[in-house]
Amino acid sequence: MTKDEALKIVKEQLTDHRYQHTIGVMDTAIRLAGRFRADPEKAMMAAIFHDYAKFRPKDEMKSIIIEQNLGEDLLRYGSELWHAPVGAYLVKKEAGIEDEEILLAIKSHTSGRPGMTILEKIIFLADYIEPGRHFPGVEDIRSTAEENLDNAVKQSLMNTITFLMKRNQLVYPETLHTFNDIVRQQGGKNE
Ligand code: DGI
Ligand code: FE
Ligand code: FE
Repeated sequence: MTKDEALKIVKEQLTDHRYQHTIGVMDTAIRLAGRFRADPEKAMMAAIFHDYAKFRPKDEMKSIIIEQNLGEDLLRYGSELWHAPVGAYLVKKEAGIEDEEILLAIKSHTSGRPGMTILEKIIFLADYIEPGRHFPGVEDIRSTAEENLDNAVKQSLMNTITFLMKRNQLVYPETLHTFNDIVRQQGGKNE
C-alpha cells in the first residue's frame, strides 16, 4: 500500500482536525525513525493508521474488545483507551495491514506497553509531540526526544499519569507498568 492510498483510507475515518494530527504524527514518526534507526516505512504506516478507530461508536468498540478478547479490563477504564487496540484489529480487518510490528505500534500507542519495541516508542512519542500538540510540558519532551527515546517516553507517561490523577481519572495499570518498566531498565531505585 502506498502512502497516498493509506492516507485516503484514514481520511474517511477522521475529522479534519484529527487528520491534520495524523499528518503531524506521520512527519514526526518518520523523523524519529531516522534518528533512532527504525524502519521509516513502518513508522509512516503505523502513524497514518494509529487513530483509525478514534471515532467508532463506543458500543462497537466495546463489542470488539469482548469478542476479540482484547482485554476486558479495558472496559473498566476510560473509553479514550479503547481506540488503540480496536484500531489495530480494524486496520488489519478493514485496511488489510498485516505487519505485526505496525499493528503492535497501533495497539500500544495510548498506554504504552512494558517491553515496547523502538517502533512502538516512536509512535507513542510522535503522537505526544507532533507539532499540533500544545500542552504544558510538551516543549520539554520535544527537546528530550532529540536525545533519548526512553527518557522522552518516560516523561510523556509521567505527564499523562499526573494529568489523569489531577482530574480524578483512573490510570490504566498498563500505563503505570510501562513507566515502571522503563525506570527498571534504566536501573531506577527500589529494586
Ligand atoms: O488519540 P489521541 O488523542 O491522539 O492520543 P492518545 O491515543 O494518547 O489518547 C489520549 C487520551 O487517552 C487522553 O484523553 C488521556 C487518555 N489516556 C491515556 N492514558 C490513559 C488514558 N486514560 C485513562 N483512563 N488511563 C490511562 O492510563
Ligand atoms: Fe490515539
Ligand atoms: Fe493520536
